Amino acid sequence: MMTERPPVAIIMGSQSDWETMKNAADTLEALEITYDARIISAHRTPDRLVSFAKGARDEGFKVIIAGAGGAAHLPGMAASMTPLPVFGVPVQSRALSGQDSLLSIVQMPAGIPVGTLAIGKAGAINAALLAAAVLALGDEDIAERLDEWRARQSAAVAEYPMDDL
Ligand code: RP5
Repeated sequence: MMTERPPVAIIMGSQSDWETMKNAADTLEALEITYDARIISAHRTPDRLVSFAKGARDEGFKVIIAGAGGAAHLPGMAASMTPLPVFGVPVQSRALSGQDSLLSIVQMPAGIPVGTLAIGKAGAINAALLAAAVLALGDEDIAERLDEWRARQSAAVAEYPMDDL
C-alpha cells in the first residue's frame, strides 16, 4: 500500500529548537496535515543540509518550515538549494532574545526569499498556518479545515472582558 508522503518538512538547527518548533507541528496536526520533522544544522551538519535541501522536492515536500536561533543560516541556506517555499522561524536565543535570529533570517539579499515569521512560538504557529494556506490553494479539504480552524479561533474570543477568570 502506498502511503502519501508528508507535504511539510519542519527542519531545525538543534534539538533545543524543538520546544519552539513543536508548536508548528502541533498546529499542522490540528489541521490534519502530515509533516516530517528533522534536525539539520547549517553549521554542524552541512552535508545533511545539502542532501536534504537538494532532494526536498523529489522527496515530495511542498513547503519547508525552518527554525533556527542565533546566527540562523538554516532557512536561507535551505532556500538557496530548493525551489520550494521556505518559511523561517527565528528561535528565541538566550543571548539576544531572538533579535539575532530574526535579523539573520529576515535580511535575505534579493533573489532568494525566506518568508520570515515572528520570533518564537507565535512564529512557529503562524509558519504552520501559512504552510496550510499554501497547500490549501490546491487542496479543498485542507482549505476547509483551515477555514474551520479560523472559525473556531474567532468563536473562542469573548466579546467582553471579565474581571476574574
Ligand atoms: C542554532 O544554534 C540552533 O538553531 C539553536 O537555536 C542554536 C543553539 O543550539 P544549541 O547550542 O542549543 O544546540 O544553530
